[in-house]
Amino acid sequence: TQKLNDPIAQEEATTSLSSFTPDAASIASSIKYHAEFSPLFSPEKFEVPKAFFATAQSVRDALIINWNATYDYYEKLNAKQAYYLSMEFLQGRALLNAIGNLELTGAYAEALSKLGYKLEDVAGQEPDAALGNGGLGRLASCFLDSLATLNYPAWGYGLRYRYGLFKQQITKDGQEEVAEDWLEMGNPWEIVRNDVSYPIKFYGKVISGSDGKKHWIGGEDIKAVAFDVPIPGYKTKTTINLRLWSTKALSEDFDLYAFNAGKHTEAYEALVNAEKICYILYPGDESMEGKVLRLKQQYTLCSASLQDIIACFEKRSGPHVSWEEFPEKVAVQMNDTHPTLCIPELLRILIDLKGLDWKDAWSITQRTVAYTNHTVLPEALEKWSLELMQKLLPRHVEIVEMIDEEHQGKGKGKEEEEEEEEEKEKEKEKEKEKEKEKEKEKEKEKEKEKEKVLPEPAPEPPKLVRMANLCVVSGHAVNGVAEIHTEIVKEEVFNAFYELWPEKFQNKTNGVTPRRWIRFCNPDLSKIITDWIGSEDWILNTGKLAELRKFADNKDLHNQWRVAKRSNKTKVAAFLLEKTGYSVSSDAMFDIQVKRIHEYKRQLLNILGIVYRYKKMKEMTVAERKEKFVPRVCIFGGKAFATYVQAKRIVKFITDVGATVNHDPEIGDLLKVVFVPDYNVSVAELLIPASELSQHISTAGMEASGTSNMKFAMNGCILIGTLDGANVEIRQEVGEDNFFLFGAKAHEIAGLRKERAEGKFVPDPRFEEVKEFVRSGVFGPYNYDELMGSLEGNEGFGKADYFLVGKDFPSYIECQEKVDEAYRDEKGWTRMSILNTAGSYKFSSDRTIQEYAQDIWNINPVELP
Ligand code: HBZ
Repeated sequence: TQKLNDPIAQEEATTSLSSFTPDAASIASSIKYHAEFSPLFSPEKFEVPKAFFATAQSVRDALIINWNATYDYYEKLNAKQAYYLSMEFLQGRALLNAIGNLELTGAYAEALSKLGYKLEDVAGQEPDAALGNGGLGRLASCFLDSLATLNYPAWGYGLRYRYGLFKQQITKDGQEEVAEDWLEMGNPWEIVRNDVSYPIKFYGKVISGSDGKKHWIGGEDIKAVAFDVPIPGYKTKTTINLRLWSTKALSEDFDLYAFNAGKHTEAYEALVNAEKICYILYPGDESMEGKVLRLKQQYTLCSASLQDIIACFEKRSGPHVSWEEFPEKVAVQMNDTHPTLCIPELLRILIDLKGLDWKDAWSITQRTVAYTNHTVLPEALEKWSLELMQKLLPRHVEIVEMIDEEHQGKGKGKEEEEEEEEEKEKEKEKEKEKEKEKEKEKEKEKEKEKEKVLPEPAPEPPKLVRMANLCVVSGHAVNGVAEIHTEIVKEEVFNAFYELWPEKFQNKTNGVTPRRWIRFCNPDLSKIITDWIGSEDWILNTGKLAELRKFADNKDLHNQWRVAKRSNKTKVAAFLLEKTGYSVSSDAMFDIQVKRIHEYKRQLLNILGIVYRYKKMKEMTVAERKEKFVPRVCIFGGKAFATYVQAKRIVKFITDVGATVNHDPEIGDLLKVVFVPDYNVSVAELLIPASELSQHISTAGMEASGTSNMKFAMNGCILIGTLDGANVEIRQEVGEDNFFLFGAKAHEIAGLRKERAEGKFVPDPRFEEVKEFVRSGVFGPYNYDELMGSLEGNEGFGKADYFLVGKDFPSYIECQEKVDEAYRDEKGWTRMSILNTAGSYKFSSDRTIQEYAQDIWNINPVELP
């Protein structure tokens, strides 16, 4: 604790605001100014949390200058702009990233040290902005970094959830979820824009006006207010905007009469109803929950963003707005189907509010929007109840019906279409009559039903709106996120559409930002890379990383490389001790699997492999054990969706195995199993640089891409994995010899499942042995019958080992034996590690963003003068 006793000169501080000079002295005075004048904490004490806030605010000042300049310049130039709509942005911490991008890290470290603080400690105070579940949200955040860095005119749009992804606690019962109040201390990065808000309507009805137009009236009205987060690019003035919407009641909605009459709940109702829309991020990563609140969230994002985009287009157009030009000025990217409603919303605004006819509005919409698919899991493809949507968004359902008709009419001649149109109108009338009759009949039936002894057969299943189909039909581009995934999208998931419009389908292999994921999270390795390549150019041009190949056998590089890895491992060892109480040796191999817990990601395969290893160790003498196995620290991390029972069992299982193995004196440092609680972006930044082996072992064909695989490879970690998602391309780039491959191939999976269902699968005896061992109770009293049982039998989804753990088990453990062997050869391993970093250049999100910009958005970089 340090008392701020030297007086702050207001003048000095304001000067540093307007002409921000990046030297330590002016930074220190700016920090002191904010510590003194920000009302967040007691003015008396300048403790670390306050130091973080004051530091962040001083950085924000610098960002705002560039952010305003960027906005003004874009407005002046009126270049085409891309808008990335996403329900999730998994930003993590911002401080080190911002000062890194501004090239002020040294100056800030010095300034803080003058004030008695270490930059590292101050940065550690920042809570993660966890407005996302996993890969999809983190990808959106990497994209923002690349967009700004490459000077692309682009904005992100999302929601400002009051509570982000839950905090995970690990107890004796496994995972427990705790609400994450990330805004508790305020958010120093955001700029509240009370001047930017839009009305959002729900429910109500559609009437035809005397003007021939449709009017959506009545219902519930709220407003969306903008919160802006400046996103700085690396070594550029460009600072783009992430606009997050928060919901509020309209000011006239506070029921003062009710309040005065003592009915407080009623008085607040409208306020609470509006605010709760942005209360919490839905925590499911590959599941679909058809709840009205989620649909309200999605519509809020789409409606507010489109109103904003359109307002900006109109403003930039000047007095003569030509809607035909809209697609030449605006590109809207939908991050998965979550923002699908922006399609009918754009059509609604163009037709109902701007007076365009269907044909023009449809053509404009199609040329404006594009869709990225992130999953092939059928349960994750969004389908909304038509009934629910009809109630909440009646006008949008009419528009969706028109889109469907438009699509059904594809390929027909004009006359034919017109005739059909007439026919359809007549049909519709008839249908309506029939519906009415049916309703009456149903009412009668219902009455009769009450008198019956036996119930009637179940009613027909509800009609569902297939959001992905809506996206494919309405957009001009559809992309998958890795080559193999795009192939599956074309050949299986959307094959009928692919046959119809092959030109719409594209691949855009994911990428990650090399700033956050090497330069800032792994400064030691970055320095080595820079020294050997001879410049820092690789941070902007990752192609340069390939130059490391020349030195793959250089002894000096090997030594430096190992020292850096070792130092990162030591930091992780300290972190693990603090978080879990387990002490691990930094000499052991660090073997890591961190990602959302999912059956298809097969954490179960990993832990069963560990159990098998443990069992074998126990059967051997000390000497045999040491001869056969290299010491390993097996680290797991990841969150399970709160109601995903099987995923939670897996978490519990891993922690139980750890509790047994880690306390077994016979085993010692030869094997440790640690589950890191509350895996998030910041934990990833610590773990990935320390990792030596990382596991990406999904059932082939099920992981769309994966992006942590790229981060690990960049940080000189060797992957063990299946031919799935981006693994396929990573292996191609780093070389087959530098990747541990195992398991069934994507094209074999359907056949294998069928075999299984027909009872033809003969399990490997080692697989039977390991399950038996688990069931014997070595890992405590928890009943593992259900978990092990899911890997057996031959009936239905979720059982009968749908994810083929048993099938891949033998090739997995054999591959792990090769890993041990390879790790013993220090030189060989270091070489592989270097070649992974060298071969990872393709996986920069800069490359991905350039492809989106050229092939989908048709936008060009704009450099600020
Ligand atoms: O998107 C992930 C994929 O599983 C991963 O393979 C890919 O690399 C990554 C980026 O393309 N998908 C997700 O992370 N999905 C979600 O988080 C999600 C969130 C809400 C939903 C559905 C999915 O309703």
